[in-house]
Parts: sequence; C-alpha cells; structure tokens
Amino acid sequence: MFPEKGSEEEEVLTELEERTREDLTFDSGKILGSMCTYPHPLAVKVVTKYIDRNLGDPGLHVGSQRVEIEAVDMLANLLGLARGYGHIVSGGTEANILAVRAFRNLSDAEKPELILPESAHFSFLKASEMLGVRLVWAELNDDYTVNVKDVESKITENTIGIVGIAGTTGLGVVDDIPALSDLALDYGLPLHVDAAFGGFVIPFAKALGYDIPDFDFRLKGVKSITIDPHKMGMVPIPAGGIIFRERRYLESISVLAPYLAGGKIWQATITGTRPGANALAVWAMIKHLGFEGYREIVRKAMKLSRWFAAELKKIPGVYLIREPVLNIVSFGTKNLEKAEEELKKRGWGISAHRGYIRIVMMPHVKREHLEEFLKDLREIVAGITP
Ligand code: 0PR
Repeated sequence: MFPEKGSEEEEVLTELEERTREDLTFDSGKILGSMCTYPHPLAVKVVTKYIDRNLGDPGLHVGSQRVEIEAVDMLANLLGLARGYGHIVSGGTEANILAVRAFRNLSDAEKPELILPESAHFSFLKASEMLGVRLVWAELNDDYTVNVKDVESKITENTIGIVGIAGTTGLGVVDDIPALSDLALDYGLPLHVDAAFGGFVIPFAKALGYDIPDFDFRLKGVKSITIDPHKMGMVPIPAGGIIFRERRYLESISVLAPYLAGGKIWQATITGTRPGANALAVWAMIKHLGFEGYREIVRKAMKLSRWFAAELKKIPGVYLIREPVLNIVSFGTKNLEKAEEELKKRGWGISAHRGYIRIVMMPHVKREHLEEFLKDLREIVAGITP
C-alpha cells in the first residue's frame, strides 16, 4: 500500500535492512554461480558521486558523454580496434539486442534469420521476439564449441548475420571465432561475438599464456562485440557494453530525439534515460586498474578455476562437463537434483538447471570458500545413493 504518511529515514533503513536479511551477499562467499560480483570500491564511489548524470540527454552532460565515448574507445582498444562505435548499456541483453537490431536493419532479407550456437544466452530469444528475427540454431561439437560446418550449412538468403560466443554462459567455452570470421567474410555476413562474460577475461588470460582462440576485432569478419563491465569488469550493475566496428551499424539503429533539454540527438540505445554514472565508472575502472590490474584479477581467477577443477575430479561420483577454458567450472554429480537441493540447504548460491552445476570464479570467490564448498559436496555426494 502506498503510505499516506512518510517515515523517518532511520526507520526506513532499518526496515530495509531487515527485509533484505535473507538476500545472499557476495561477501558471504556463498554465491558461486553468479557472473556478478561486489563492485570495486572506486566504481562505487564514482557511481555515488555522479548518480544524477543522464546519458539519455547527453547535451546536458557533455563531459559525461565524452567520457562514455572514451570508455567505448578503450574497450574497443582492448578488443583490437583503434576506435569503436557503441555504448555502455544496461547489460549483455541490451548489447545483444542492439547487435541483432543493427544486423537486421542493414540487411535486406525479407524474412530475417540469425544463425547462433545452441549454447547462446537467452537474451537472443528476446531479440528474436522483439525484432521479428527467426533464430536458426547451430549444433555444438563434442567440446561444446559451435560446429562451424553446421553454421555454414544453415546460411540462406535470409541470413542477416552469425553469432559466435566467447565465453558461453554455461561452460565458459570460446567458439572457434577465427573460423566463424572467415565464414562470415566468405558469405559477406556480419559476425557478432557475444563476449559479455569473456570480454573482460580472454585478453588478460591470453596475455598470461592461456591458449584461447582469437575472438575480437583483429578478426576482420567480427563486426560487433558484447563486453560487459558489470561482470568481470567489476563495475556496478547496470553496465554492459556494445561495440561496433563501423559507425554505420550504430547509425542503423539510431532514432531522432529532437526536443531534449540538451538539444537534438540520435539515440541508439533501447533505454532512453540511462545512467551516466555507470559509464563513468567503466572509464574510471579501466583507468585505475589498467591492463595489468585486470590481468592480475584474471590470473587469480584462472588459477583458482584450474585448482578447483582438479579437486572436483578427485571426488567419486563427480565429473567435469569439460575442462575449463575460462574461469568457469561446470560439473555433474550422480543424482544431481538431490545434490543441488542439499547444497542449497547448506546456503550455497548455485543452480543445476542446465543439467550441471556452474561455478564462476568471480573476484569475490576465494579458495577458502571453495574448500568449504568441496567439503559439503564430498559429504553430500557420499551420502546420496545413485
Ligand atoms: N551473454 C552471455 C554470454 C551471458 O552469459 C549473459 C548473462 C548475457 C549475454 C546477458 O547479460 P545480462 O544479464 O547482463 O543482460 N549471463 C548470466 C547468466 O545467465 C547473467 C547472470 C548474472 C545470471 C548473475 C545470474 C546471476 O546471478 O548466468
């Protein structure tokens, strides 16, 4: 009910504290299955300080707009381009929708179709429904990468583009983007890479010597990339990223907003009013951590994931779905549903709804949390009869 009278600030805060008591928090170390984390303190400071900035009316906040453009350029730079065209958006969902929208708008296909791996994130279902683009699913190989031959066999005159994934939601697998890029170039189609998760991992993991396929704009067929600062970038939600190789993609999805207080603009994002603070936080985090800072975060996460995968293998009745590629480890157990239920009862923030349990080594996940988890898992699996 909408209260007639207001309450004291203290009272409101106390009630919220009570009401959110049952939330799991990242600092508890119990959230192992999320791609979010506790944001970096600097990013929190920046968001608080610039909370009123609205990039939906950039003419009012010209400085913030310039910072957003620079943040996009720095992301483009990380991904192998000197200059990129895009935005800091609400998340990977919006970024993927914008890419599909651009591909559709630039195509003259009568019944637009998008070819994407069976491992693609559900955000493409939303894009499909909203944009009237039919999804054509490509099969996966035994290692859960997309089968490039199957992708090729599904290209028709209605194909508007191809999607590859650099860090799948379930397993953190990186598709053979170089092969997809070649295919896209051969057929004159744009390739979108969903690196919502992997974008802030792969460049650093590669620098650390991990053997991961190329996935970014260095491959000429790649025309757009989703890269989310609110995942491994340590920026508060909402902060997604969409980067296009060329300006025309962004132009193809821009609509005119002629009357804004700050003046007329062309707007490409789905959201109108949107947080400038988070875009500033993306910029601030990149400036603050630099390549080296992110590389160290990724070093720890990758090392932890390899250790964790090795520990899992020692548990009878537990098996890896595949060797980890990034800092995601997914495993199955005998009687998985029961194991999930028991783990949840012990307070663990995990899900087994895909037929396995996914553990994401986000920066808040420490070895001691995983040791606790392994202890519980061992007990639970030992107690479950097949
Ligand atoms: N693309 C990929 C490859 C993703 O993994 C995700 C999100 C998206 C796009 C969409 O990003 P947004 O959620 O930012 O729109 N993947 C996570 C997942 O489905 C999202 C998530 C994050 C879910 C934290 C739960 C959670 O606690 O697992």
